[in-house]
Amino acid sequence: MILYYAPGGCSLADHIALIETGLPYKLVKVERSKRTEDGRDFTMINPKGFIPALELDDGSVLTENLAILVYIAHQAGALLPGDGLDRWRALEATSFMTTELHGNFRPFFHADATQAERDKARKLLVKHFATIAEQLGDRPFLVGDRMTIADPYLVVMLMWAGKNEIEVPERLTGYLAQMQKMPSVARALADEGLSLNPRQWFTDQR
Ligand SMILES: N[C@@H](CCC(=O)N[C@@H](CS)C(=O)NCC(=O)O)C(=O)O
Repeated sequence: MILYYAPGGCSLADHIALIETGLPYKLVKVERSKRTEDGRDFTMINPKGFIPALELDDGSVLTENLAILVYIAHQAGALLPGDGLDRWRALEATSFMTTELHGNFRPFFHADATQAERDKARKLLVKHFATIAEQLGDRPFLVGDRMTIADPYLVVMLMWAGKNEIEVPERLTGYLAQMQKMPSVARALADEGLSLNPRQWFTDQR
């Protein structure tokens, strides 16, 4: 499998999931210009132009982060319980992150967003992170007692919050520090050339 990614982008969640599950994969970086690091036009690979995209071994390409994370979990038989309420809770949480959290970060990535748009998004992000902190409680992972696909996504959202100086509950700061100590998270960050402190990320990183 090939994961098309951008350093510090939402593809970091898939990168962590691939390492955590031990599935074999290769990384291909996509530049902001939408060219891959090996000089191809990325829009020929994902016409939507978004990372992540996952090229499967038969050459077909899967897009949309939620689908990619579920695919990785399915292939590995890990990171998503096969049944029971925790399966649906993990999907519920990941869906919430791809829409309400990720969606509200958009004004922070677009130079033409207005201050009013950023202020409104910040308010919603603060509210949504509070909901997640409540859900997490004092457990080590967001759903159940093991890492699920919701956790790598939450790591990315919390790093984006740090980069954009969005205040999150202390419980989530502690969670992120613990997650960053996990070998899969630490390795994915190192492979993408990212500091543990997202404020030190370069401006071309999400
Ligand atoms: N609907 C897509 C959105 C993915 C997305 O927003 N990717 C961002 C990076 S985190 C991207 O590729 N942005 C480039 C652009 O907007 O042109 C998904 O859920 O996978």
